[in-house]
Amino acid sequence: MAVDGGDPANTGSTLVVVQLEDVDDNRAVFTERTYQFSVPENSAVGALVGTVTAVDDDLAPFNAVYYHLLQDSSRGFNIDPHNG
Ligand SMILES: [Ca+2]
Ligand SMILES: [Ca+2]
Repeated sequence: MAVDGGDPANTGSTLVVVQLEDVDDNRAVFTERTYQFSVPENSAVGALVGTVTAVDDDLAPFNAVYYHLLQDSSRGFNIDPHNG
């Protein structure tokens, strides 16, 4: 609202639309602190061991999550980059 210096003062008002834009301020967080999977010793090569899930509270595109294994722990295992 705007007010002039008159007596009595005249006023005017207008509608202000504020549009919030998301910024990338959230990091991906796993839904579990620890995942534990068991693998039968006679499992076929390529058998699914388990699935992990992480979420990011931002809006797209800042909430995209990609998965990869650390090099030290990846021997013999693969992870789907999109599905965990
Ligand atoms: Ca994010
Ligand atoms: Ca955000």
